[in-house]
Amino acid sequence: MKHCILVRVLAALLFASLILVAAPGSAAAPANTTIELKTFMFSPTTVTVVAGTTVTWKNLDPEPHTIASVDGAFRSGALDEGDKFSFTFATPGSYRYVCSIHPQMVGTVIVTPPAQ
Ligand SMILES: [Cu+2]
Repeated sequence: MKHCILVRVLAALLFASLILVAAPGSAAAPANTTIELKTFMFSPTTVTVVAGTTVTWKNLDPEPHTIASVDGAFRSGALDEGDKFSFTFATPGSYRYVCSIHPQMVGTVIVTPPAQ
């Protein structure tokens, strides 16, 4: 039964994304971005995205890491090797984050207003 719900959610998301892609004047639609965690660093360390972008972090280290916003806007659980965490940035601003296990690991997501 869980699979049925998952398939329905995925179908709904796919349908919604098709509508967004088909909408006229959507040239400024955000491109989603991936940040890799490797050798105890976020790569790239700083990314600049347009509001509405979903940022996905992927841990490539054989060590657990977390993604923890300094101001509490988002926080992942421990990500093992190969695990991912995603957050959609709806509000423009500058979001600093750390790995709460290794606080020397720091990164920034800069979110700009959507283009008109
Ligand atoms: Cu870490």
